[in-house]
Amino acid sequence: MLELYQFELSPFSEKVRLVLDYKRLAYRKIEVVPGLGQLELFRMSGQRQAPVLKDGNKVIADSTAIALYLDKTYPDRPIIPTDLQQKANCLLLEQWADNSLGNQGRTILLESLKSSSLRTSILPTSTPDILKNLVGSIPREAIDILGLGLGFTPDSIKAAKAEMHRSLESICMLLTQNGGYLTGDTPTLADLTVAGLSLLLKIPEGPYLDVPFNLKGKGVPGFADNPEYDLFFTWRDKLYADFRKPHLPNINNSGAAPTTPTTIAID
Ligand SMILES: N[C@@H](CCC(=O)N[C@@H](CS)C(=O)NCC(=O)O)C(=O)O
Repeated sequence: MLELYQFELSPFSEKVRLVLDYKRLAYRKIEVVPGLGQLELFRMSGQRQAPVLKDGNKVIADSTAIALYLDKTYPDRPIIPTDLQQKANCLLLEQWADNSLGNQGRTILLESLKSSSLRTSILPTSTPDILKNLVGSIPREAIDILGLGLGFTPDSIKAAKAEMHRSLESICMLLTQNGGYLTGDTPTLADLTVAGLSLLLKIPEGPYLDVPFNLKGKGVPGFADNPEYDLFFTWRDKLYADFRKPHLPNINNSGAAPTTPTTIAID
């Protein structure tokens, strides 16, 4: 079975989960523990970031490489259009979304991390309560200092938010102009990428993710609750309802009893 080394709340992992679900491919999720778990990723794939896909003895890192590999290896339900103009639009949009939505999202997320419930939810579900409480009790000011340490200044956060607003406005325009999806009347890699990378702007409601119930439908103020983006989030909800599979605990090797998501290494 395909194995996805992932973080449950990672937008790039969500992009790949959407591709896998759209193509109706069965896979097992392996939750990477930030830090030590990433050493295992490095050993496997030569780099430390999730997602990484394992298909037999093939190991593929990077969400775009994974999506293209899956489409080539499992051609049913294609995600790259054959029409040349649509194909070009799809690939350009996907590349733009990775660089733009992915990076803006990361910067903007820092703001949301001031909410202690979102902060603790990003930890793997297996994290002991004592550690969750510790992370949850970090004061907001410490997050500001952490952000500055990572190079996120108030100005860069403001610029990322402005860019995200412009991006969402343009995506809404494309959705009203085209046939229901970003490049035409069927979903492509562009749609799955934009939907996946907006994961933390507003966490999808519904049974898709292994996150605490109270986080579903929550997200970044000014985006998640902005009526101007109703069209976008309604479109994304429909994409999820039509194609995303519900989250199920992994089945252990004997196939008998469900287990909690597999994790690698201990932080
Ligand atoms: N270009 C990569 C980006 C992946 C990425 O940024 N992954 C993040 C999680 S969303 C990650 O692993 N961050 C941990 C780190 O950078 O150490 C892709 O498309 O897969």
